[in-house]
Amino acid sequence: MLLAVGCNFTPGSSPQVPDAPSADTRGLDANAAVLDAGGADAAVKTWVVIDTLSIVTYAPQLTPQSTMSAVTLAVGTTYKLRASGMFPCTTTSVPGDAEYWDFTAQNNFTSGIDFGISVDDTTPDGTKLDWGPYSSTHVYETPYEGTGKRIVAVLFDSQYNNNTGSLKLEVLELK
Ligand SMILES: [Ca+2]
Ligand SMILES: [Ca+2]
Repeated sequence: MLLAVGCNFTPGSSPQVPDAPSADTRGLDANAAVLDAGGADAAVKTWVVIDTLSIVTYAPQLTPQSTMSAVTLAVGTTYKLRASGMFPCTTTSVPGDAEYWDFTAQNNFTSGIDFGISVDDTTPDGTKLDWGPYSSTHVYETPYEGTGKRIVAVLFDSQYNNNTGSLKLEVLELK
């Protein structure tokens, strides 16, 4: 009986060689099936910038200048916020970014204030949105759940009149 099973292969030809491309084809088919399972919509969705805010770093006193998004962020939708850029943040032009200042020391706080871009909290203090660990690219991203409102962003700092320039805050939506 074992011999009869073996006779399914054409005697005299080498069954391994013709079989090899067939196995490869099945592999490709399997991959295609996985991609199809994601659905056409899922496959083409990408994060698209839907709004760009300029965060002014200077203020004459201790009240930061605020910036509001043009777009309203829908409840039930998870957006992505991307903060980027650098600016001189001290009288000696030590640089800061969206979360840290002095890139050698990588200071997260200044005088008890969580330095950096705050979203939906305009009163500088020790708590705000967390942009994560220090990045040498000075680009930070975090998910954001829409609240049915526009977002408001400010810079948290302990002194504003020694700042110059702005930071960029982008709102991204998966579509
Ligand atoms: Ca400052
Ligand atoms: Ca910080």
